[in-house]
Amino acid sequence: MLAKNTDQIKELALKLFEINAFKFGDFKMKVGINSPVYFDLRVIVSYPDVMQTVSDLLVAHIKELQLNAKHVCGVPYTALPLATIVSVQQSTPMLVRRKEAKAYGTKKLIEGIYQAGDTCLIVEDVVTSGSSVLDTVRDLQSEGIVVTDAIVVVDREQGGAGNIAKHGVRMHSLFTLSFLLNTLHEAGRVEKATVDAVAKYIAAVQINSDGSFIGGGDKRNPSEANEFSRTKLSYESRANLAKSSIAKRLFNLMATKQTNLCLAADLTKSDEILAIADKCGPYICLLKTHVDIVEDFSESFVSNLQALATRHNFLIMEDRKFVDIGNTVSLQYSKGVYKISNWADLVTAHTLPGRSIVQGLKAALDGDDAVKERGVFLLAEMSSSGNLIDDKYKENSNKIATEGSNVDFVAGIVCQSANCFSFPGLLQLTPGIKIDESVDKLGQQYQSPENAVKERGADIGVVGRGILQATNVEQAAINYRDRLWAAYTDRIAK
Ligand code: 6AU
Repeated sequence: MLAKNTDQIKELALKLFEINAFKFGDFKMKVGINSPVYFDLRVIVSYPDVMQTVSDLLVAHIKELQLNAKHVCGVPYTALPLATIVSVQQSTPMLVRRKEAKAYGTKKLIEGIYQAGDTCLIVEDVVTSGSSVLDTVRDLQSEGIVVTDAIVVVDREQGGAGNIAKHGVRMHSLFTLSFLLNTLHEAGRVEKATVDAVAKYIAAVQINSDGSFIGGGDKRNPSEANEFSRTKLSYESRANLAKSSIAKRLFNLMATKQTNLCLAADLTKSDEILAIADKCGPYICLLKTHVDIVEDFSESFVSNLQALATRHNFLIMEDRKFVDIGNTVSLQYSKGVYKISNWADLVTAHTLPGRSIVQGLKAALDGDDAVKERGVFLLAEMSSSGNLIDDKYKENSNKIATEGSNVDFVAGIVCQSANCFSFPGLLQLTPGIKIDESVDKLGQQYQSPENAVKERGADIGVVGRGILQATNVEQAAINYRDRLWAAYTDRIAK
């Protein structure tokens, strides 16, 4: 890295974190290994200012290092737009490598005008083992093109530079993973423990370009080196990784109040809801309403509920399960009789309409500060028997939740299994918990608090009738609170 541009590079590192081009979690890499950090620089095309900064820095590096090749070539696909800008800024002709040769016409692997003996600089976004850079080098070399250098945005420091050097190509990077982590730590964005855990992971997982481990017979298990598996992290440390302000608040509330119990206050009279909120308030982190079943709804009901939430320190979630086009949900959220956005800290929404559901909800709020006070949980699975959700739907719901423009507003996922998502900054809310029954008469399926938390990855357990129908509701709330919390402490201790 060049000292001259350090401040600009640090600023870029923070920006990449902000737009979710860089995240912590438990991610499967191309080489089949899990990693606690993941770069998704594909998102930067949506941020022209970031594109500009990255390409300016690449050009400055190329000049300073005097990498005077006749052509530039981006490794497909993420680096293609970067290589294009570099080519235009420097007036260096570009070459485009196809991933597969065309089945018709010229069958060329390399597009552009060149001659054997020409030199070419490779541009790449992220290097792990270096295998993608080497694929491009190989195809260029088979056309007689000479490659001596590659410039990359991020070096994950897992052996890539060495693997590429073995093929006679020098690798230069804007920044390394450790530099990025230290920068985030200095700026107060991640804890020291995060920096240390990633350093440990990098040291343990060094990869050859064929994906095998450097050191061959080494028995270290790479998944053990990943200390970011969300079910192993404490709520406190996950608060630091959360991108939504309300998720941070909820994680911290759960940690200090020592409760991961959500009460589903599915009662039809406002007085009954207020009475149960008062009784159970000290033991819950979240109280969930279905406001459309309340027969005597009034503004004073919500102001009284908010007062109880402040007194007992819990958040309010309106389980509205929005599912419509953006414009309609925006109105349903903020207008009508209930004016949900005025009083519910959190709401739930189905992902069926696609990403516009999140945009629609955000549009109902008045500016960035209001967005910070609110959040949504997206439904990726349901507890009802025979529901129509399949794996693809689940996967796409997770994508919507972690998309750059949604991360400040999506606080969590409503689901039933630990493999639904991996980003530790999101909370898993799991309904369908009851100690003494496994089903109701209308398709609800129940599991125990221990199973929900330890086996299925629940961060917050939702209990409705298990508490509401108990002879002593307060005692039932204490019991569920204790069992859910003990299951969580057990889970992170292992
Ligand atoms: O404990 P129960 O069965 O009395 O109540 C469970 C609560 C109800 C449901 O509307 C809600 O959890 N729920 C949800 C949520 C929270 O979105 C999703 C789901 O899949 N299953 C489920 O029961 O208020």
